[in-house]
Amino acid sequence: MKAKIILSVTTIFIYSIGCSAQNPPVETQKPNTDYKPAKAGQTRVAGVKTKTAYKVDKMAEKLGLPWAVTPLPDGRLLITERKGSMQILDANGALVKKITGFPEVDASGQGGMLDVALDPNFSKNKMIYWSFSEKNGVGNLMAVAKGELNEAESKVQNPVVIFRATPALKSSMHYGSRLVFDKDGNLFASTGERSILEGRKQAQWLNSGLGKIFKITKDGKPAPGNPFINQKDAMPEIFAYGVRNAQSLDINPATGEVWEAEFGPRGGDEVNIIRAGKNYGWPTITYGLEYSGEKVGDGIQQKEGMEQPVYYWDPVLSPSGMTFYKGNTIPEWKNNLFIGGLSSMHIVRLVIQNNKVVGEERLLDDKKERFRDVAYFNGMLYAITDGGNLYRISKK
Ligand SMILES: [Ca+2]
Repeated sequence: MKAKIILSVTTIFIYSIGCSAQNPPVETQKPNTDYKPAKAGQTRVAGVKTKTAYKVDKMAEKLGLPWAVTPLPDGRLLITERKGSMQILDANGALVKKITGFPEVDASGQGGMLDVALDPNFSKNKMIYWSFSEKNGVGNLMAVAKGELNEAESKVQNPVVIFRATPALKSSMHYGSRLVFDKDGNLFASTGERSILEGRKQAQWLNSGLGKIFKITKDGKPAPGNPFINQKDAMPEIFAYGVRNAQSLDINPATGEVWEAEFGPRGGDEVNIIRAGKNYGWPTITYGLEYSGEKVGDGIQQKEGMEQPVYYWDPVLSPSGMTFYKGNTIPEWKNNLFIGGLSSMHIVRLVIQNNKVVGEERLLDDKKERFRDVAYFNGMLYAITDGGNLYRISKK
């Protein structure tokens, strides 16, 4: 009896600590719209603050316009540069090698050399996969290529384009184009809808490669079991559709599912869990407005048959590159999601429980930098910026 009373008093004590520790949301600016979230906890959740001491080191600068940072198995870093090359830095940020030999990229606007992913068997086969904007007819499109790093790591050999997100359009924007391998060795690739109206409507078309999440094999073929593989007139490489501009993809280590972040228009940046055959709603439903301030389409945020985002932001952060924290060196970060914000100039930390966001924090907001990509390696996070800088975040 006595033990029971002590237990319940303790429970009440812990509960009240929990409540008093609820911080206000990190976002304090007025939203662009008066739209209401479809469900609780979908935007502006409680703020959180990391308690474990960590340090931020600037490891390199003058990297040009880096778009992706991908750690190699030995801890060195492979970094893409938008004008059309890649470089390898050592773990201390010193240049090891410039890599050449890539097919020409269309490096205008948001285009150029974009993401890079390592073959799951990279240690043995030295194969890399990259996305880029490719001139194609009178326009351009997002393409995925693969090639083998030579022994000197100075050149990519036998580069071959394995996938093209057709049709080509005349636009220098919204290529999407993050790449991530799943545990079976298939490659997820995201695209955008190219920003122009002609591309926007195609996000809903299953015969178009714009505004999609693809799942392909290492040869660029449709992954076995893809949802529209037997549907007439549908691109068999499509895994999910109705996305606007998805520059962030990663696999959640807790569930094995693909998570995505995408640019909304004025308001309405989203985090989604990408599932086979699902429609993520753009441009039919959105929590954002046109840049002019007009509503998008009918101005609706929910529709049957269309997925709700797990989380959204208004105003936006412009999410570009994200990673789950796949370790427990900083224990409270385990399985948290870190997303680079361009216009918001910080890295977002999202605490996730049961596929819901339960806490949000802003990191490195003192740097005043546009964060282009964030990557995890061995308990540390690496981030690159449009200012050409590389940062490392590690436990103190
Ligand atoms: Ca959506």
